[in-house]
Amino acid sequence: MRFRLPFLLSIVFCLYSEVGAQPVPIDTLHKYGIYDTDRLTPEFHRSRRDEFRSHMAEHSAALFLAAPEKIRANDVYYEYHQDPNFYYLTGHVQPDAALLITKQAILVDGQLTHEILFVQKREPSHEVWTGPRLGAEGAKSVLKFQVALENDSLKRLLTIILQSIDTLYYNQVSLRSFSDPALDTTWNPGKDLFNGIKSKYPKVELVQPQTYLSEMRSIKQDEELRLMRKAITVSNTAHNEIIRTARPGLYEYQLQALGEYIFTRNGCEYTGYPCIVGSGNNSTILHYETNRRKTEPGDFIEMDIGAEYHGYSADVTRSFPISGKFTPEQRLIYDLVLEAQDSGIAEAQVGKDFKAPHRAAVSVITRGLLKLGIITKPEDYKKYFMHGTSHYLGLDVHDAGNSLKPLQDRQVITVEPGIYISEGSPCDKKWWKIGCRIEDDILITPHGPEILSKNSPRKAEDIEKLMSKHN
Ligand SMILES: [Mn+2]
Repeated sequence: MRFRLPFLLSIVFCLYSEVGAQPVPIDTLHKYGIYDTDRLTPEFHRSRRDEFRSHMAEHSAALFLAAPEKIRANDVYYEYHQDPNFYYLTGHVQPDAALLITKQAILVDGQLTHEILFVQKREPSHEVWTGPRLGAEGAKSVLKFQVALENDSLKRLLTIILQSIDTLYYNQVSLRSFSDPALDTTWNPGKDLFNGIKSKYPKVELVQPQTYLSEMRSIKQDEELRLMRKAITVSNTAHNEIIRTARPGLYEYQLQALGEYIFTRNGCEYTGYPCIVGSGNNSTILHYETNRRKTEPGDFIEMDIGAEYHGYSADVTRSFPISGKFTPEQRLIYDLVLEAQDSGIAEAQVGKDFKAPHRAAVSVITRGLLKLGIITKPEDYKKYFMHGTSHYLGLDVHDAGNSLKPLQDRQVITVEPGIYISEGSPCDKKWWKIGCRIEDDILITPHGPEILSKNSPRKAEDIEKLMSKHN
């Protein structure tokens, strides 16, 4: 017979209301090495967990894992970056952690709850190298979890819970694992855990949490939009400064360096994705990340760089002539991409199909390429515009969201058409080595599209004007 957990949501609600929305004292934050005071609030993360739980089936639980640490070489790790789903639901930015949400309240160590955060144990011998761990106490005082435990309790709790649920929400494709060697490896979350649950608890249905979580993440709350506006504004500042100081003879990485300096100088922790600064023929490589070439007079530059602030990424692209003046061919291509982008942005409306901006951009680019004689058949536009026009933007640069549903208020998407004519393309060689993308970040609102990245010039003449202001 299946044991049912008590249904005690009303009691849990009382426990919650005790917590309130008091800010975490600065001294507490400093104790754990946290200095930013504009982070997402514990209440935000709790509201996201509540929202997710409201969608969970009766007698179910959900398990989310922190991102693993990744080795770069030998004993050097890549800079740690939390898994966006885990961060969205917890605010926790350290590895070797797990979040367990239960639909029905459970009693854990004398406390009724329906969510538990499992975190690394505090360990002075580790912390002397890498700084304070949050530990269970920090998870309570900083992230305001009612119940937080050290991660070696996960197996015990999960074993009990798996005996009393019908459904476990768990990201099955994830092969993530804890890196903490102190943990019981036979229950290492990741592939082994998934296989272990399937064989030991065949009646528990394993369900992907991603579909609903994606839709949640695509609708931005005010706290998220505040952080996104910051990441995007800083990215605009970086673009403007690079465009203003660019001149032939600079290396692609020097343009990148200036952008990354401005990101960091303005408090952004990361780039949202590796910087793309392609000059000459490199401008036609969609995700060019090498950035080693020395620019030459007459080069066209395609620059796709975006900052990340408290987890939220910008995604902005500008294209410009390194010499400060468009050649006639560069100008014709640029104006065509801009017209396509304007048509795409106009379609970024509540209720419109997610692909509406793409269809508008394709229509303009196809017509333009035919007119310029670059293609002779409409379907050949794909030779020069080979990617989609929009993606969601948020914690991931290519963010979670359901592109099969119409656009909704509070979603942020990019609109980024491009034309890429590489050397050797089947057209007049005067068009070669022009790769041009213009990308802006658009907030969908009931009043129409808001261009969040409007602080960098989009019109060719405004770019030339900015470039005439050399240092
Ligand atoms: Mn993009």
